[in-house]
Amino acid sequence: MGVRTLQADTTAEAYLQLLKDRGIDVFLGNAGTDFASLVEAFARFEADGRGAPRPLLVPHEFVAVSMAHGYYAAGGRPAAVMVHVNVGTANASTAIITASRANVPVLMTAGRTPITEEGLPGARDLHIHWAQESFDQAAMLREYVKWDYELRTPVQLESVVDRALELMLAEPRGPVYLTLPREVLAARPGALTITSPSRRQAASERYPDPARIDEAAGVLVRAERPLILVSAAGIDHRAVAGLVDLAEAGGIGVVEADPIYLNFPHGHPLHLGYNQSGATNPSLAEADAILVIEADVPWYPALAKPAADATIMHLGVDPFFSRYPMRSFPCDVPIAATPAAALPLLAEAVRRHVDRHAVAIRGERLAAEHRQRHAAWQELALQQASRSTIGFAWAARCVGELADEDTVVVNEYPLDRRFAAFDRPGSYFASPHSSGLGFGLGAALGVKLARPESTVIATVGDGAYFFGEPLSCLYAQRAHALPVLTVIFNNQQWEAVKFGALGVHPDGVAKARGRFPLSELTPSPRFEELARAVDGYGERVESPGELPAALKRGLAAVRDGHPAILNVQCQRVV
Ligand SMILES: Cc1ncc(C[n+]2csc(CCOP(=O)(O)OP(=O)(O)O)c2C)c(N)n1
Repeated sequence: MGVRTLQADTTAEAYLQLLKDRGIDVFLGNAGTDFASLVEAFARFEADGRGAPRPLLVPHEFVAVSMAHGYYAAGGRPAAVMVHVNVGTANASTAIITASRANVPVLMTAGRTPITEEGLPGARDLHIHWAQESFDQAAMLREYVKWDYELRTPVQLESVVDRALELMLAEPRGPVYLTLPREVLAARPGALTITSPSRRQAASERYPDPARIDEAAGVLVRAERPLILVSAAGIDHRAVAGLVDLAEAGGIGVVEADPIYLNFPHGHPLHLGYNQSGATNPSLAEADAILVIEADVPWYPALAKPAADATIMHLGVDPFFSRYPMRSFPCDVPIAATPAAALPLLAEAVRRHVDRHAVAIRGERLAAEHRQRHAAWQELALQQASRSTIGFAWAARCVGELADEDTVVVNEYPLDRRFAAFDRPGSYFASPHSSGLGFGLGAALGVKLARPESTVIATVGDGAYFFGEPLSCLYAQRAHALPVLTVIFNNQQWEAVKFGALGVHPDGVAKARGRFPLSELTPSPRFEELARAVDGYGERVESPGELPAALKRGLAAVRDGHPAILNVQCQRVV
């Protein structure tokens, strides 16, 4: 058992060294006067070369947390975020909701206004120190973090940090929130001895109930039209391989339900497409057994459901989505387990019992369906190539064509995966279903931070772009050498809001008059000109034929180290 003495002048110095010791390499900060001793500590580390997390200033808290989110999703390593007291916490809250719903761990921390009005180093000396105090600062986030606490004394430093990290990494994972009062950070605790490496390991895979695996395998083997619906298993690349193995073992078609990662290769003959609101997958109604994997909303009961007698099974770390207040999908067979652990066991059990001949015949039928569906999508996208305005299917196809071994797409616009072929695990990330708009720009920066060797493309709607704090993102791209190609699919409106109105009032006045108040984004800004503010590359694209070459120019600029923005004028559906 190792022990280490931290050479620290203040608690802040000890804290940062402890984070580094625990594997936190990145510290995304949006500072205020509460950071006094952290600023001093980072300056000292810079001067004397002691190990500490890399500090990156991010000019908006929402972006900082979104970066931490993308950083974890792409690299599997959590980051620390620190914001300024209650006000910074409020700015970060939307991104914390998103991380929480996506089970993404973030060490979310905030200063806490000085407790004392005089008498201690760090005591109050500005008006804000009174006005920024909350009765319960953590209350703002409590519903969306797994744990919150305040560091009350330096003596507790190691225990508190280890508790935070342990709970953030225990399954199901998620953000935790720690507040750090200014006096505690400024205190001089003397040498602190810590256990190193930590003896508070939390990462532990959840293995499934063997009886449920047998039961599920039996259902899949007996079914004539078994189907897998998957949404978020692909954050773990092993789950993608496990899913391919299971699908092939049982001759089972796979549909991605509003995927937020690449879960199953688009080009695999058992990939039967996608299920999304407004585009129900035909396989859903045909299935007599459905295995739902890490999918909070596998289908929309108000729009389309599986057959009433289809057997429904749910596999996931928390297949009940316990933190969702209401969710009533039928579940005949629950399998609470890490998909990467459960899928090989399930594949093995299926393989033991399956009729190989029947699987081969079904496989051929599904491959034919795959070819037919894919050909229809391709045709639809290609039809849009010769239009005078840019259609979304064509735009998605062009982005898909751009993807190569080095590219990663972070999507926050309705990039319809039917038209954009992604096959590599980790090549695609989408906004989690809580959909706090603006996620995509910051998440793309986090992906770039985790994978500097990749070229990152952020695809966003013009609405999403506004929400993403674009200037903060452009600043961070240049300041921290994280250039990203941002493709804005600009329909000059909030089309989702229009669809919402039409869905609830299909014969309303808004439809009859073609007027949808509170959903027009005109006059649309010349978004491409923002790139100039950070010595980047910007271009406006108006016709389908121009798009492939424009995307290549944008990509070249990014590979050259410059942020790039393409303002793509898209056709309105409504
Ligand atoms: C923080 C936040 N505010 C508001 C919304 C509601 N909302 C959902 S989609 C949307 C419009 C998005 O516009 P855009 O990105 O241009 O895509 P489009 O709807 O045009 O396809 C809005 C405002 C939200 N999801 N999150």
